[in-house]
Amino acid sequence: MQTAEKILVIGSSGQIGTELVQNLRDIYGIDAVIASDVKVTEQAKEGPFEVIDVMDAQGLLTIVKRHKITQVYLLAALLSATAEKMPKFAWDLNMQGLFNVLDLAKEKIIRQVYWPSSIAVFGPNTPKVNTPQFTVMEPSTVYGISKQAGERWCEYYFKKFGVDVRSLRYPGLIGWKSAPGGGTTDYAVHIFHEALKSGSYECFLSGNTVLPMMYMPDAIKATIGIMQADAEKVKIRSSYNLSGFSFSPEDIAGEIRKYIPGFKISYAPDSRQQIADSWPQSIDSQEAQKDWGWQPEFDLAGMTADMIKNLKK
Ligand code: AKB
Repeated sequence: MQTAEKILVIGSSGQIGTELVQNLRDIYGIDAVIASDVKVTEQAKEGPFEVIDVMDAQGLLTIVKRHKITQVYLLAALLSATAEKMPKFAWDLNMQGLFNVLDLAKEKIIRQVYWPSSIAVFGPNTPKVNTPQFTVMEPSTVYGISKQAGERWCEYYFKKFGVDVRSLRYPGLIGWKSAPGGGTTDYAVHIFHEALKSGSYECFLSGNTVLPMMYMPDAIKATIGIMQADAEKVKIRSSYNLSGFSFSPEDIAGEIRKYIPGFKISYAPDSRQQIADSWPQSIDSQEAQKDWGWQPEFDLAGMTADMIKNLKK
């Protein structure tokens, strides 16, 4: 077991944080990983936990110093759909939170930062299929604008101040251990719960909306993988494209029917459709493969089988 690191996960009770904390604790030990969120959650029963508002730089500093934190994973953010409802708050949270953490690394109080970006950095003028790492971006959502700006700041802090910051552009993430909150890709999790509960699902995106997605074990593997990679291998310090697999609501409904033959899906696209239409359909992650060996394990069939098996339990 590695013990030198002391890790703080901010926004740890969300969809990614819940699983990331468990995985980090398996590697580094329970006491080496401090979970934190804006309020006390069930996670507080599982190991060290702190209440942190990432907007409060002084409060954050106090906790970082108290635990002698070496690495911060900053997961607190508003996602695409929620950010459209509260644009000013989303911008403030997504940007100020990042600055507060990057500044800790700039001041050499912590050694390493992980910050998630998203396929939302791309926009309607981006090539949609096999979207390259370097291409037209022009995001059209508040969330996407904050992620693109955040990427620029990460690279700036790396180049100007030597901050060891690492980042991935997550596609839609699917997992069974926790619920997603406020994203456009959330349907791909809800569909499983509804399929098992009621045998039907009304989807808020149209049936043929293809989006890039990833199963959570792959996302966690990539996240810990890039943080553990040798610094010189992490050549891109804005954020890496990350690919899993792509599907539409029709495709996933067909896959679910292999396990629940009578499953019915209907479509009632809402404002999230416009967000989805502005995003890529598939992602080229050559740079991540080349630089630090990214390789996903799950495809649509493997993810569906595993989701259904675990949710049935
Ligand atoms: C969202 O839908 O907002 C997120 C994302 C793709 O970043 N899941």
